[in-house]
Amino acid sequence: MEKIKVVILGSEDVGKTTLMENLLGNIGKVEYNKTTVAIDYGSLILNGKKIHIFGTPGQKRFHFMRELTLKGVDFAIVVLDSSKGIMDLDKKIINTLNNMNIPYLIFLNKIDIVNRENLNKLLYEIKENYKDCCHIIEGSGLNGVGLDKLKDILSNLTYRK
Ligand SMILES: Nc1nc2c(ncn2[C@@H]2O[C@H](COP(=O)(O)OP(=O)(O)O)[C@@H](O)[C@H]2O)c(=O)[nH]1
Ligand SMILES: [Mg+2]
Repeated sequence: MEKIKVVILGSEDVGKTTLMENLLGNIGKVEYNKTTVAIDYGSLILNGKKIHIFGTPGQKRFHFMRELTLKGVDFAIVVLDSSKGIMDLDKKIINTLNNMNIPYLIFLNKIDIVNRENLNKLLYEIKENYKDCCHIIEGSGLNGVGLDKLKDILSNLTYRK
C-alpha cells in the first residue's frame, strides 16, 4: 500500500492537537507546560493509501524540530488561527515550506469565532502573499468543520519522498 507522510505545523494554540484528535481519534501525546512536545502519530486509510500524520510543537524555539521533521515528508498542513491572522511564526513556517519545495495546504482554523468580514480579509492576504499555496480550507478542528474537505485533499496526495 502506498504510504504518504504528512506533517501538521502551526504556531502555539492555533489548534493543531485538537485538529489531529478530531481527524485521527484520541491520540497519545506528551504535553509539557501545555505545549505538545511529542505525539504518537496516527494514520488514516484513504483512497487505498496509508496517510501517516505527524505533529510538531508550535513554539518559536522549536523551529529546528520542524525543519528536521520536514526533511522526509510528502505534504504539510499549516494550521492558522483565523481569529489572530497570520503570525510571524506562521510566515516563517510557510517560507520554510516554500524553500524546501514541500507542497502544503492552509487550514484556517477557529472560523466559529471569527466574523465573515475578517475571514475574507485574511483570505485575501493569504492569496496575495502565498500564491503557491494550492488549497485553503476554512474550518474548525473543535467542531469538525472542514474535515471532509481535508480528507478529500489528503486522499488525492501522491508519494514524493
Ligand atoms: N473556538 C475554537 N477553539 C479551538 C478550535 N480548535 C482548537 N481550539 C482551542 O484552542 C486551544 C488550543 O488548542 P490546541 O489544539 O492545544 O492547539 P495547539 O497548541 O496548536 O496544539 C484549546 O483551548 C482548544 O480547545 C476551534 O476550531 N475553535
Ligand atoms: Mg498541541
